Amino acid sequence: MTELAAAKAALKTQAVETPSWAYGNSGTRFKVFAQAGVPRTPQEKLDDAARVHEFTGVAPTVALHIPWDRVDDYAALARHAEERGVRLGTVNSNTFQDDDYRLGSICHPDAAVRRKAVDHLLECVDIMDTTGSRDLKLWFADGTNYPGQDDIRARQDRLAEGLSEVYERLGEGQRMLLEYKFFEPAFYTTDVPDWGTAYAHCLRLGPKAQVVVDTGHHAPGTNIEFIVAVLLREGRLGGFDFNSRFYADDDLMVGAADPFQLFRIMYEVVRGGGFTPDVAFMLDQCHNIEAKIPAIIRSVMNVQEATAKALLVDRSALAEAQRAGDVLGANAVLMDAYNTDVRPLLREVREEMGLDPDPLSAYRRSGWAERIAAERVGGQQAGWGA
Ligand code: PSV
Ligand code: MN
Repeated sequence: MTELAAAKAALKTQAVETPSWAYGNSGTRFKVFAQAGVPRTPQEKLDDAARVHEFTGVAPTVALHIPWDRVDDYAALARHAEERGVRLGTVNSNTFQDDDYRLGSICHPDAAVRRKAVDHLLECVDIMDTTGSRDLKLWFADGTNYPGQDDIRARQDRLAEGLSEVYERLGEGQRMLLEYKFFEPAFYTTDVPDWGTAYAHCLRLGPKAQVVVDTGHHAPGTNIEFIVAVLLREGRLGGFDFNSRFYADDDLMVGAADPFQLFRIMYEVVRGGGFTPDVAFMLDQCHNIEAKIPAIIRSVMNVQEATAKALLVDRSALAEAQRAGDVLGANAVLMDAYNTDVRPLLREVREEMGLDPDPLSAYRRSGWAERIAAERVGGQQAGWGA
């Protein structure tokens, strides 16, 4: 197989998971702008996600957020997805929107609150059993705002204890993905602030505990691809929450703020053997001012473009230049791939998959946006936190 054919074959196997919450209304703490046609129910979110998969061919699963996507019958929800050609994916827990969590959840000083938080995580695993989801994604807003507010070490002990109870509950083939974030909502200490802390906990827990890298969760200037390389080398990269940022956790479309960074990340994924189903490629974004479904399609396409460029890196030429200490030559090999216009290649890939080569205009022509705006009238639109 030629390198180009191998790249095309790999691109056809790509899977990008879209988040249910990206289909709902969202905003900043200043204002949430409602949009016409936004889903009112988890089922309607799945209907929209199915459109993204229909036009891109590489978005077959949808991440749930509990309780935002709470339903009485998760088996029926899974069937609803399957009937529309998608599947339920990662279950995201939520231990950050209850009044009881003012001082934290599984790191809270009060054992009763910790119990409540762990019970919620165990409930998420019950849901995974029903939906057939592989991954439980854990992000904790836990932390402190003031020096001395709580004991940093004791909070780590409580975290370890809570995580280990959930880890023991995981079934065959299930995993726990531990997400880190350096600040917000806590402003002094965060209990899982960085990949090192997440990695240390995962290492103690066992192989089913993996680190998830949300690209918006680092201090400005952090070399994320280095983190990716190290986690892959240690066998602990469970997945990504993709989005992009100019300042902090902006949750803008992946590949919008810094496509070169996304390429560098995807190159380390390819280089480190991470382009496999063992690494979950998820979006975690909010579309506050732009139309949601086209923005999600655009985001999936941005991931595809970065991946295509990463797959096109001439790895033997790169290795040769690196061996020879040819600094400029090695850099040029990488930049050649980055500067390649891969859009024609991706159009071919889509045609070979039986898709329209231009997913965005195919979506526009489908009339779905007009249909949902006309039909989804009344009821309570879904929103971040609902
Ligand atoms: C936290 O900022 C986060 O990245 C986590 O993944 C949450 O589950 C998600 O955003 C949605 O709020
Ligand atoms: Mn995230």
